[in-house]
Amino acid sequence: MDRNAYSRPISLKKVRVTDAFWKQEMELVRKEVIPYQWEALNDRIPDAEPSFAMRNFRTAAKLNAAKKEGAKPVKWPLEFRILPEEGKPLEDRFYGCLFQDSDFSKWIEAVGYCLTQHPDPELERTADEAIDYVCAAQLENGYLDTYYIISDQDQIFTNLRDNHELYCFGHLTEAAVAYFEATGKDKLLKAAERYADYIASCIGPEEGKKKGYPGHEIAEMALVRLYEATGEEKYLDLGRYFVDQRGTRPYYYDLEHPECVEKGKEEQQRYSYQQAHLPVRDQEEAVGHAVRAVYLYAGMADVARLTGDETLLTACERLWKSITEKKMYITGGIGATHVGEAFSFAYDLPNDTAYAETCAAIGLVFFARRMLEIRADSRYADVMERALYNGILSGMALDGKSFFYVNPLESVPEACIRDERKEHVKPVRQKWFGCACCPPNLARLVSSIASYAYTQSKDTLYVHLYMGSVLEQEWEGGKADIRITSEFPWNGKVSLEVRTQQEAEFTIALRIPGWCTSYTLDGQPGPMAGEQVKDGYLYVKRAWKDGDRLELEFPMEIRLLAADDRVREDIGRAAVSRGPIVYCMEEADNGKDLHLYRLAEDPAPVERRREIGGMTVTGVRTRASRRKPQEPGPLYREYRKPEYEETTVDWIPYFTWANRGEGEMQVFIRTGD
Ligand code: FUB
Ligand code: ZN
Repeated sequence: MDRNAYSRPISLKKVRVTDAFWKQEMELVRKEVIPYQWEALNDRIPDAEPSFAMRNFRTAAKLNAAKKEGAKPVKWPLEFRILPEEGKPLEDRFYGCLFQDSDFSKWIEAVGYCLTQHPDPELERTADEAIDYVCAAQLENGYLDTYYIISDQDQIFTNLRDNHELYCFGHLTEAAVAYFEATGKDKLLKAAERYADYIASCIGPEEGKKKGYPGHEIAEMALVRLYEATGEEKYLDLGRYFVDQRGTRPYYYDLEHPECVEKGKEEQQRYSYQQAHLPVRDQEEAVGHAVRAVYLYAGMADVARLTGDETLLTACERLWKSITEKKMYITGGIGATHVGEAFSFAYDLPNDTAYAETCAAIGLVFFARRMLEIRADSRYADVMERALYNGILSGMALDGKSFFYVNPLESVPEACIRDERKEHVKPVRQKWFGCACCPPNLARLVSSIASYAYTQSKDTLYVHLYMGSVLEQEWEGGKADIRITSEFPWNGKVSLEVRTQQEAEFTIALRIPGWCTSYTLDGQPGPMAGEQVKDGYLYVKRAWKDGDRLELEFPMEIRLLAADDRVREDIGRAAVSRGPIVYCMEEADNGKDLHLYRLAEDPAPVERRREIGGMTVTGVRTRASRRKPQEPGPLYREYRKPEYEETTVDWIPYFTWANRGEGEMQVFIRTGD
């Protein structure tokens, strides 16, 4: 590992996103998602399942105060999801999913990012007040999880496998760092530190401490972030401990709850759902719950970067390949089965029963960016871009008002309602979810998008994603603003202009997207390999003067893509893509029974500028044929070569599907091969 080559995300305070596409998404988050979410956190959305998140913090604070006055705490049973009894008034107990606190954390994290781009004193005041409630719930010893504070404090850290305390801690910590970095206010950061210190006093390698680790990973990344924000090595040590301890024998979870050990299960598979079946360095294949997995791998990459641990990095690379070469949908979605919201076996990527949770694709982006920090290799950025523009953005409606948790690649509304195997697939986006993990996760990602687009090392600015922005950069050799304009994802033209008062020497490393076979730099064909190009990045080193420009063009051609033959579901099928966008066909354009279409031998794809849900997009039209209606007859009959009639199919960007009412959708089309 060449530690000199590491790069880090640029501070969101030093970048202004001006991009037409991303600005629109960010504005949706700022104007629609964040206010809506705040109402949801406070149970003020009529007809939506209450979140109870803020109520739980207030209840915990009230009980803390009462305890100080000598009140005896009431104990409540620890159930996964606690809903009020119908017709009865709410009690002073915890309500919602046991990880409901994390709803608040994701919200405040998104608020922090938003404030860096758009100062808003009123929003900041609301956030500060929310933080006051949260901090009032914290126990004197630093513990801060309302589920246990309210329900039964004697049970704290007794079920690390299932009960999400360290998950909620991770989200709280990520939020605290983000809010501190955005506003300079450290109240929540101090609370997170106190909580981290309490965790470290209970869990760790020292004699007498629990030898546990999170059942739902995220604390690993969060502790690294806390270490980087505070400079306190003890947080990195705890994060590294969680990574190193995971999957070691005897299994901590066996010791934690011997009565729950799944006896019949092969030892090597036990805890694969939590990626704790083996020590992380011995894990060959991405398995188990997909969100947990990618959060872990992202944390492993963080620890590898900071400790220079090659064995950990090798494991990350292996797991990266396992996902992206064998277990990822063309949309960047991951998690092929709803059973355990998990990865399936290699090449098992069904389209209509896919889980592809929005959060899992988001976690893949976390993992990708961390791998890029260690080594700029366009393989990582290509996947990051694929997930962002497809399997993640599909999670939110174009008006920012409804969301998908599951992102299938094929959908027939009737099947979603009548076929239990597809119950998880919704034909239209939902307003909110009782378990609201995806919408707020999307909000925090979109509002921090610039930290995925750019990373910086001592002497190099890496441009991983193209988007209009103004970056204020400082180099050893001076200061410079870099203005980037781009029309991604619809047009591959990009220009960069350097504004500087004195000559500044540094390198700009530009990703050459994997989807283009050529490009131009200042009007000339740019190199695809050679001295200037390494691992898919073009390195332009100059002593930059004020007004220096680079003009790039990455041609966005319409491409027909096929999956590896081992993906049984996609055999004899093709998908349409253009630049970073994957397309789908919808009933709204092509009528019902999309399965009757077959791509023409000469599909002759053409672009079509069009409006979907208020967004102007580049659509595609291809030539196709449609099976002619059969004569009425028995279900099974003598085979006869079917007749087809020539027609065309209209394709829209996958992320824009289900914005025009309920209807069929399909990403892959039959080719007749
Ligand atoms: O368990 C917390 C979150 O809820 C997971 O990350 C999601 O997959 C959902 O199950
Ligand atoms: Zn989710």
